[in-house]
Amino acid sequence: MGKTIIISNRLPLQIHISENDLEVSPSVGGLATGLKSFHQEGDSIWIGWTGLAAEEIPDELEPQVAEKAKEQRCVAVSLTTEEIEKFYYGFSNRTIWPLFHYFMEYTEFDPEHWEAYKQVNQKYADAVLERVEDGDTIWVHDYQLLLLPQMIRDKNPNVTIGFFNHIPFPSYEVFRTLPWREEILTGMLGADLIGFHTYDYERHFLRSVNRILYYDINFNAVNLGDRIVKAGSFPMGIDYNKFRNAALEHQRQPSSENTEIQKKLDYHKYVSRGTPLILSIDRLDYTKGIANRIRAYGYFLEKYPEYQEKVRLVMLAVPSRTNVPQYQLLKKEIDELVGRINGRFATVNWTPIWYFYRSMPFDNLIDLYSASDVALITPIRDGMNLVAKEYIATRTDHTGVLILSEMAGSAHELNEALLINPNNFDQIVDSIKQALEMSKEEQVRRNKVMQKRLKRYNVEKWAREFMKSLKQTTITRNEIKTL
Ligand code: ADQ
Repeated sequence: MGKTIIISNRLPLQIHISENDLEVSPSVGGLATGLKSFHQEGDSIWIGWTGLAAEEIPDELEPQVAEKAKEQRCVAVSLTTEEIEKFYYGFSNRTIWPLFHYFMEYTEFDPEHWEAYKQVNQKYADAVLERVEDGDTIWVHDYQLLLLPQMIRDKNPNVTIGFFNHIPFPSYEVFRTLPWREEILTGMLGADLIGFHTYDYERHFLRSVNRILYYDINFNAVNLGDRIVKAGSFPMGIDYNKFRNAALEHQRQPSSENTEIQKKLDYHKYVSRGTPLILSIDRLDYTKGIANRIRAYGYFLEKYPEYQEKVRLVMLAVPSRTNVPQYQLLKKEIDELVGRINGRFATVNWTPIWYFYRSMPFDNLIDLYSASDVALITPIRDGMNLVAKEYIATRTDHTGVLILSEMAGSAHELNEALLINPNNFDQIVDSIKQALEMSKEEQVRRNKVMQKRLKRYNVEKWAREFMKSLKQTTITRNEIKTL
């Protein structure tokens, strides 16, 4: 059996350079955390970008970067500032990301960005082709690398390739507006198995393949004539034990660091006497519905004034894609909205929203999940949303209420949450009230069912199920060949 080659835009590690010295730390994103155990246990290598532009790495440190990556069985793909601008901030985040999340008005169709996207995908393909051997399995991740499967197959037709799409796949009517729709679908169809978080995304993809490339679809299989490609839904889980154990540890010994979050939580506990906390955590992204959430919270305080001074929203927004204009505008809008609501409702003893714009160490994340009575997660569109799952998993006594947008992939598995339409303000507001007034018994009943599901279908299981299906697809392919 050969090795597995994982490829994602970013490596699961971050490199920091300070005064000609190199520091490596793990990256925090959902994909990195999710696949880490799979990567650590098996015979795999991981190919991706370090997050630093080639120009930021002094020549003398380049061998050290490669060495540090190699220690973790990673291979660094080097990207120049121009490539990052046009491939990453350009085509990936100003074309595919908004289009696939139904933000048509934010979608740019720039041929220069498209050229860079092709070139950089080829760069990743070359890095794979240099290392792939017969019998290896290749697992490509996400929307930055949609062309990669076919680029690899063109040079190496017998290799086994899986592709997983971490964001939604839009309906045919939206997808077909893309000028390079044929190329994108052909790129993906280089894989043997294409995975999505939900059945709906899978169906949208298959319909686009049928309507745009005219291939026959039989249930979940695309018949290319000389090859069969399968599509499937594999909802990504979390490292359940890691979150639960961290929360249990937190109960025994709350994190001792005197960080800003810790100070605020202490203040809340002792000065505000533990009035309910509503939690909001996301990357600062227009798909996450943060602005509407703040508006809905303001509306809640207005509609149910008895809750003024009796509740608090803790809002954590992680800086993201700060080079893209829409993200800069959104940051400004959120700053203003928080200011407006705090300005309007605050009293001497009470600030309605505590707002943090920064990334947090894992311990603080656990502190927040553990301290919050309600999690308010209202994306306009979200491939899955792992924060919702992490919140449920950290509730060791099974209390706490999750309010979740039905537009998040995770809503399919978290039916016991209070599901809302993120555009329906009245529904959000009434769900906040319902959450704050829900009996402990009902909270526990709902949480227990969801935790059980998260424990069973954790991230390891997700990776293994995908790999198992990929192997099955290839066995079937080889059997057809020998007929
Ligand atoms: P994201 O859009 O990044 O992921 P999400 O699924 O919520 O969204 O994952 C975010 C991850 O970052 C979580 O694991 C969370 O713990 C972590 N995180 C959040 N806030 C943090 C903070 N302040 N500091 C440090 N870490 C923080 C994309 C898709 C999603 C899909 C995932 C996985 O957009 O829909 O669920 O990939 O497929």
